[in-house]
Amino acid sequence: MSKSIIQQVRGRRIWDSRGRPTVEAEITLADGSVGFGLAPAGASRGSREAVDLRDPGKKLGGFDIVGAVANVNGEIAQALIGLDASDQAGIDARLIALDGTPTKSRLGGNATIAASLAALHAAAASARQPLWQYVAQGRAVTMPLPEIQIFGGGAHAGRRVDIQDFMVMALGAKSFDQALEWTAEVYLAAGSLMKAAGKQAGVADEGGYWPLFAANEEALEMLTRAIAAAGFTHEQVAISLDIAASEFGSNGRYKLGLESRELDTSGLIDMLGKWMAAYPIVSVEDPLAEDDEAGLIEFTRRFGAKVQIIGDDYLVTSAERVQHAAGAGACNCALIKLNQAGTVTETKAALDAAQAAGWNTVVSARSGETEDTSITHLAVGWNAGQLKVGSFSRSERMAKWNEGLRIEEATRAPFAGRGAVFR
Ligand code: 2PG
Ligand code: MG
Repeated sequence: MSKSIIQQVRGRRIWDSRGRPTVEAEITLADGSVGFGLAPAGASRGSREAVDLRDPGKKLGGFDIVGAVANVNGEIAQALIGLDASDQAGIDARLIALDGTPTKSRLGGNATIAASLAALHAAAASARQPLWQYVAQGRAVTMPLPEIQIFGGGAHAGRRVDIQDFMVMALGAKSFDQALEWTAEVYLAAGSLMKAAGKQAGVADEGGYWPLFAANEEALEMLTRAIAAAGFTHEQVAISLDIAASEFGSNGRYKLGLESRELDTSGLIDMLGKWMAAYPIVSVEDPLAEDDEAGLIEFTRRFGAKVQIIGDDYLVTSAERVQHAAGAGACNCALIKLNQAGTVTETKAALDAAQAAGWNTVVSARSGETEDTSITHLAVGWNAGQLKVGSFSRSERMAKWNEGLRIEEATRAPFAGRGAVFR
């Protein structure tokens, strides 16, 4: 019997960075190798994502996952025991068929991604390779450019500001290590400026400052000042935004709650256009809602040559949707989230589809995270070019950045830097 045959699959309830229950799967192979898969959870979710299965009822705020864990221990375990963990595509095909729904709504995308990821880790352990190396399959790798949040907003900060993520990218850094150091300087400078202005109220879900701004644009002014105060030019450190527009708009109407005003699609595009002219913005995610494809096409037509336009809620880590969007001319970069797809194989297929279309790719964490560092390994091993993890505080975020330092040291791989965004 092959040493990487799955012998045991266990599911258990663990707790995420918001103190909510989430699913962990543990897979043991014939040779004793063990792999863990921990499901993250989003707050601003695309409607076509793999379903995050929660128990009915009000226990734990309606977030309990006893059912999803039972699916891992029951049907999923039965289906996977005896399969070869080194055949990730085979394992994932089995999970997809077993679930039988387009969005993994029967078994839960949280159950399937935990199992799929646990199998991948077990297979890497059996091959005695770190995960980045196992998935790289002998190809040369690059260290991803980090995209790091400074202010949180939207669904991650009680909607205190409408825009969800105000981030920086250390485009001019020469290494992953230096990119983190530069970002730490900006994070520190932003904290001091915020404190002095009386605008800081702790940190949001992803570790960025919870801001007390009176208008969304104030965050951009403050962030631009923080970059300067930390001593960086805009060539060195630039701004990246996740508008997460599906959270405040649909049917072509966008409600900026903080500013008590409503915009239509072209009003929102014009507002973002003005911001891009006034501030050093190099990347914009979900500038329009997931149902506003015409708006996304128009935004890409007007700004796609100058800035990176990332699709998250609109693309939901689906190869099919990426191919469709590339054909339609909507976005030029895909956000890649394991639990949006629900299996490792489908996640990789979405990344491959984006790269085949000539797009950039960003492997991303969720706002609800765990100590798991798989995404750092996948961003390196899959040569994604960019990595989005949240901010520069809270250990569920720092674990992922710190893992990147270890991988950079081990691989001495070149840093993707500016080239990951502008090619
Ligand atoms: C996003 C993510 C991470 P969530 O929108 O890109 O910032 O948020 O996990 O809540 O979907
Ligand atoms: Mg997003």
